[in-house]
Parts: sequence; C-alpha cells; structure tokens
Amino acid sequence: MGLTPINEMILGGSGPTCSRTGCARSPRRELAGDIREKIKHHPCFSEEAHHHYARIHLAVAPACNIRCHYCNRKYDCANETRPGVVSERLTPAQAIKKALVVGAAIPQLSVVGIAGPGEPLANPQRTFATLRGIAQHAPDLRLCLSTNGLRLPEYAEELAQLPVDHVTITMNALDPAIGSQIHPWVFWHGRRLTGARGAQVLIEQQQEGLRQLVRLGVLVKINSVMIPGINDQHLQEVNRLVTREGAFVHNILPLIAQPEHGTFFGLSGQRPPTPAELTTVQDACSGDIAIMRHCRQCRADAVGLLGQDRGAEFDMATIETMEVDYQAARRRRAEVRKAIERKQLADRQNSGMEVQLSPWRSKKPPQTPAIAALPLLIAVATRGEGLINGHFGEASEFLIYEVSSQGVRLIGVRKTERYCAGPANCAQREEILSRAVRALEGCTAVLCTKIGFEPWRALEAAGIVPNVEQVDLPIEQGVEAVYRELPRTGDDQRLDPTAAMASA
Ligand code: CLF
Ligand code: SF4
Repeated sequence: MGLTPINEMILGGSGPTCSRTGCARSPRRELAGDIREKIKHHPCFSEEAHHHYARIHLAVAPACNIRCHYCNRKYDCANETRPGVVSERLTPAQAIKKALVVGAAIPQLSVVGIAGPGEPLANPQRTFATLRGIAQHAPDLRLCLSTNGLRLPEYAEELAQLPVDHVTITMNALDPAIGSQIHPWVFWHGRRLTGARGAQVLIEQQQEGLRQLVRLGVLVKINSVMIPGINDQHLQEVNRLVTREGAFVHNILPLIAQPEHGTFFGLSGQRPPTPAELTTVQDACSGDIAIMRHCRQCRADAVGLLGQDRGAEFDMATIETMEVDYQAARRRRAEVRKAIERKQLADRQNSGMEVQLSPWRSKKPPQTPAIAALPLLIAVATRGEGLINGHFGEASEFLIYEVSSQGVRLIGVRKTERYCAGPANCAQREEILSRAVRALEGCTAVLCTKIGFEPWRALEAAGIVPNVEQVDLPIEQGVEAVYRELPRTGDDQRLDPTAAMASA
C-alpha cells in the first residue's frame, strides 16, 4: 500500500514496518515547508499550536441538509459547548466585522472557521461571501471550514481557490447500514432520502470530496463521532480509508448525548464512550496518520484559545459600536506570532529538542531511567501557552497526559464545571467538586498553580495527588518531574513495584 506524500511527512515512527498494515515506514522526516507554514498557527491541525493560537467560528450557516442523531440546533444556551449550538446567527457583513474586531482584541487569533450552526455548504452564498470578505480584509488569517461533506465535490475547487487551506469532514461510517443509524436522512437533489439509501449517498460524496481536496492540496481533517454499539468497532475501517485517501489528521471524538440537549441519542439513552474506550480506539487508529487528542468539541460560534471560549465578550451589539484600526491589528498579530515562535524555539532548546520534528506529540522519553511499571495519567490545569498555570478552582477542563518509561503524551481533555465561579454557584459547590473529582477518575495526580483546602482533601480521598510545585513550568517538563518524584515521596506505590514490595 502506498502512502500519500502528506502522510509520509507526518509519520512519527522510525521502525521498519507499520504494526497494523505491515508496510514499510519511512524514517521520520520534517514536514515540507509549505505544509509546516499552513499548520504552524492552526490550533486544531497542530497540537503544539493549540497552546498558543486562537480561532473564531462565524455562525453564518443556519440550514442543514442532513439529519444527525446527535444534533439539535434549536437548543441555545451560552453555557453549552458542543457543535451546532450558537447564541447569535450572523449575516456575512456582521461576521466579517466580528472576525476583524476579534482579530484586534485577541492578537493570537490565527484561524477563522465556519462550522455551523448548520452545514456551511448548505448555505453556500453566505459561507462564501464571508470567506471572501475575510480573505480580502485579513489575508493573514487562515480560513477553515467544517462540513458534513454532502455537497463537498460541488464546492471543492471554489474552496481551494479562495484559498481555504483546512477542511474538516465529519465521517462516521463507510457502511450505509451503520451510517443510517446515525444519519436517518439526507436531502439530495430536492428529495429526502432515508435509511441506507441516504447514508450511501452521503458516504460516496464524503469520499469523493476528500479525494478532490487532497488532489487540490487542501489539508483535510476527518472528524468521527464515536458511538458505542453503533460505530465504535467500525472506526478503524474508517481510519484505514481516510489514511489511504490522504487525510492529514483523524479526530475521533466522543458522542455528547444528554437528555436535556433534546437530541435523538440524548433522549433514547445512547451512552457516550468512556475516556478509556475512546483512548483505546484512538490508539488502535494511530500509526500512519496523526490522531487529534486535543479537540474541545467547540460551539459553532466559539472564540479564543481552544477550551477558553470568550464568545460572550463579543456579541454583535458590542461589536457594532467598536472602531478598529485593521492595519494596526494585523501588525500586532504579526508581532505576537513572532514572539510566540521565539518562545517555542527557546522551550524546545531548553527541553533538549533542537528541532521540532512534528507538530504532533511524539513520545519523548523522560530523561530518567525507566521506573514506571504502568503508564500513569496526570491531569493538568492550564490557561494556555503550554504551561502549568491554571488554578484548580477556575479550571473548566483538564488536559490529561499519559506518562511512562516510553515518554509523555497528551491523550485527551476532560471537561468539568468551574468550582470557584463566584457567589452564584456557592450552594452547589459540593456537588460541583464531586463531579470534578469524578472527571479525574483514573488520574494519579493533578498539577495546578493553586488549590483550596476542600478540593485538596476531596482529591486525596479519591486517591489523586494534588501538586502545586510545578507552577509555570512547561507542561511536559512538569509531568515528567512528577513522574520522577512520586515514587521517591511514596505518594504512589504503583509507580515502582520494587518500592511497593520493599515497603510491604
Ligand atoms: Fe474550527 Fe474545526 Fe477549523 Fe478548528 S474547531 S472549523 S478545525 S478552526 Fe478544533 Fe473545535 Fe475540535 Fe473542531 S477543537 S471542534 S477540531
Ligand atoms: Fe447538525 Fe451538523 Fe449534523 Fe447538520 S451536519 S445535523 S448541523 S451535526
């Protein structure tokens, strides 16, 4: 089986063969310069970039042309964070102004995406008018689009010409019998096609769209929603196909299905995968393609760094009153990018990684002897910049790192509710805390800058070690330090079976 040039360039392994396909692997090499340029500021296409760069989603596309059992676009709540949900729907003119204003207020902004609240390519005039406006007024911002793929072959050329450098296709199945359990109908050439017939059309269009975009040099990310009992056993097949067809990265995300969302899956009791189930499938799919592990399942009007949604600060009523010097904003963004790149280079040199081989984490072995018997999970509270700089009580999510004698790697993100969100949630603090502790199940330690007495006690009672000694360190350095120190302090005997036996 031949690999595409892009995939050859992002291969992480240096072994002679791929364990899944058995085919020979190229030695790791650097990304080609133009691809590196395209992804180095994109928070979703580069794991490293997500610590530093922000994106904005412009909610200009209200209509959709398929039905997904995990979606309900009627639901609108500012506290909701999942695709398809927005607070304001914008006209193209409003959307362009919003992107330019946000680009002045948040100089880390690097990507403008259209991801809903419906299907961007079911609203082609609004979508393309918006993309053209951004390309004209802020050519330094990269354009991004997320689609269900039904009309992708029709618009692939137009997207590539703009240029939209990054496209995400949501592909949940290759088998129409499985696809129809997720997408009960599609609207195709003026008719509603139901069941396997509709799913078949969707699947064919998605694959044709993927092929066309790859041929046109657009980087494609595949999103697949993992739904236990429906497509969980099928996702490796999806992964093999998208890898073969030249997708750049595969993002396997967990189903979100709660009854209060009013979705079919939420109301019918379909369960989401557990974090362990998700990691198992992601690991089984990793090999010849990068696997995204830092997705935040953003709203269709998200603003800011991933996981730090600042949408509420930029409602249209406020934006309409704001005057911005767009040229000055562009200069400021260029300065900020240079400063970030300088810092990234310094961090890499400090950690002994002279050259960044891939924007996706490789397993960098800790600079210590192999001491762990089992991989450990370490949770980190961060406000960005790749640092341990988050307060436990202010965290609405934790990055989960796996550390072992093989190295340190990000394996996921677990969301929670802020424990200290002001007087309004004081009455529910106990409940919020127990939910946060449950969210950290399976973790050995949590690293943060500060933590109150109550949460400290609750974590310890759950067997999770709170740690505030790695403040402002780069995350992987801090995780590695904790990995080395825990057995010596006796905090976790699982780390070192010899120590455990000696103390028994
Ligand atoms: Fe937006 Fe999507 Fe572009 Fe990113 S999100 S359109 S590729 S700029 Fe990113 Fe958000 Fe996950 Fe999407 S974290 S939901 S993968
Ligand atoms: Fe909702 Fe997107 Fe599915 Fe349309 S394609 S139904 S907007 S999740």
